[in-house]
Amino acid sequence: MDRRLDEKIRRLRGALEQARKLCVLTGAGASAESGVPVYRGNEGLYRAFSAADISSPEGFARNPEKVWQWYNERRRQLLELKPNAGHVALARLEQSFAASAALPGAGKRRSFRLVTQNIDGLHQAAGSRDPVEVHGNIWKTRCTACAHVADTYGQLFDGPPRCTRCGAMCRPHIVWFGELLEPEVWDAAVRAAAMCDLLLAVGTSAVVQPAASLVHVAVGAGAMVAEINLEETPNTRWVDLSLLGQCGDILPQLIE
Ligand code: BV8
Ligand code: ZN
Repeated sequence: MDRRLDEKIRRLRGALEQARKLCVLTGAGASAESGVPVYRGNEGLYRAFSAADISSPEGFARNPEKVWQWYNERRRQLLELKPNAGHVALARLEQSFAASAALPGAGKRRSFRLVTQNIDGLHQAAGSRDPVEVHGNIWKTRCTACAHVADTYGQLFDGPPRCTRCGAMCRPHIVWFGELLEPEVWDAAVRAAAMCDLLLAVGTSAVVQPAASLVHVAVGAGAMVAEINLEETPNTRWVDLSLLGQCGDILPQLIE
């Protein structure tokens, strides 16, 4: 690891110790070391599949069976995958912030909020409690008629599942291109970014909106922002610290 990275890790560890309100925004890079495919780049999902066909309401309306085949296959792959050291480090960071809430004196209270673009549920599997899932969750289904959301964790389907309430066809409870994020979910994400004094952007290419704009919300609110990613992104010029490397290497060093 290069010396400059070492130096940046030291600086970020210091900022973490001082932070009172921490917001972490993760993307697919946070799950890459668990074996979950990322979306863009050479091995990205969107190289093999056209997002318009399988990640849009139009694609689903055209061919729900094909879309469910794709999501079912991703569910199957995910069943074998485990959280990596980066997920675990974030869960431990959250626990250390939560422990401060028990300390006497409101002055010592520290808040932590995890906002994730990931739909794989690996943050929860690592022990993160209640991450804000701005793009939904691959293990949940939503009824196309009555909008009932069901948690079907671990289940595989050999075709579009039916709603247990009304019998209509369900879709993945995921945000597709051209779809609005759930208002209360997006509000929680914006609040977390606007109230924090430190934001970590971890493993995201920062091309998908509005999620990527959370970095600008934090910058606008005067927070310090650090980016941990394999490559620079359109947000790199806005952040105070850009750490280039694997999240599974860097995150554990931040909480040592
Ligand atoms: C919306 C389905 C309002 C889920 C996804 C033109 C300009 C700007 C915006 C737009 C535009 N045209 C349209 C838009 C809006 C559009 C958008 O942002 N398009 C972009 C691509 C140009 N956004 C939307 O449609 C959103 N809705 O805006 O509503 C609206 C309504 C109507 C009309 C207009 C607007 C909804 C967003 C859709 C989200 N759903 N896919 C699924 O099937 O999974 S997008 C997909 O990308 C995933 O959801 C994912 O969460 C998201 C972000 O990707 P990343 O997590 O960043 O992953 P990626 O592979 O890109 O990058 C990984 C990074 O990690 C890389 O940088 C890599 O270097 C790094 N990395 C890899 N390994 C590691 C690592 N880093 C560290 N360690 C490692 N080991
Ligand atoms: Zn229903």
